[in-house]
Order: sequence, then C-alpha cells, then structure tokens
Amino acid sequence: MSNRTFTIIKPDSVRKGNFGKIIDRLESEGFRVLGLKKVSLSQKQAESFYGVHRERPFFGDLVRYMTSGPVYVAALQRDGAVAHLRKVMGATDPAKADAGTIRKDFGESIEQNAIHGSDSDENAKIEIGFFFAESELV
Ligand code: 3AN
Repeated sequence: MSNRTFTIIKPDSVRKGNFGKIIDRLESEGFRVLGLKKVSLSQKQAESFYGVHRERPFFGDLVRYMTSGPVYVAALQRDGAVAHLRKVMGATDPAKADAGTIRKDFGESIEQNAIHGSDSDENAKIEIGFFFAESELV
C-alpha cells in the first residue's frame, strides 16, 4: 500500500477563504504536504482529470465548476493515505457526509464539495503525476 494521495482544494473552498482551514485539518490528521501548487485548471486539464465521468450527465457542469476559479493541488503523505483522506473528506454529497468531515463542514453541494481525494493508490499515482514531477515532491 502506498503512503501517498492527491487532493484538490476546489474552487468553492478557495473562493470562501477555506484553504488554510482545510490544510490545517489535513495536517492535524497526520498528512504531510509533499508538494503544493495553486493553479487555474484549463478546460482540457479538467476534462482529462475527470475523464472517467465523461459520459455522466453532470460532466459539463463539473468541468465548468472546476475551471471557475483557482484551486490548490497537493500531494500528501501519511500511513494509509488514500483511505484516511477519503474518511476525513466524507461522502461526495456534503448533506450525507458524517459530522466532522471536511465536506460536511465546508462543502456546499454534491458538485461544489470543497475537496477532491484520490479513490485508489493507482489513481493517486496518476493524479500526482498529472501535476507534479517526482523532483517537486519533498
Ligand atoms: P468523489 O469526489 O467523492 O470521489 P466522484 O469521483 O464520484 O466522487 O465524483 C467526482 C466529482 O464529480 C465530485 N467530487 C463532484 O464534484 C462531482 N459529482 C459527483 N456526482 C455528482 C452528481 N450526482 N451531481 C453533480 N456532481 C457530481
């Protein structure tokens, strides 16, 4: 099992000034930041990143939302990183997320749900590689 995962602090979080609060939450959960960038996703990057959802009815809105403002992308390290981040994030729909999770506390809706977290070690590797060279992870 890898000890790395990947997160995006999404446009709604950045707009509302919740970046620091979310990073604080992640650090207090034992994650260390290996790499961090503030980026504005291009249409192409967003479409490619969410390529698995291309056929879903919400794909167009999702891409519009993810390109609606800057985001922070980060590679994180912790034991059991992927599973732990999923737990700390909470369910996709903030209304269904457990109390104390990031999406419950900071998400607005099933689309504008504050944060992304990789769903498997394999995808974490792909997603980290999407934004970072290995030499940028320290
Ligand atoms: P998660 O982010 O919890 O892994 P995915 O991978 O199913 O969830 O969905 C990716 C992103 O697509 C979500 N974070 C959310 O922004 C958006 N999304 C997922 N399901 C819906 C939906 N039913 N309606 C609108 N947006 C959705």
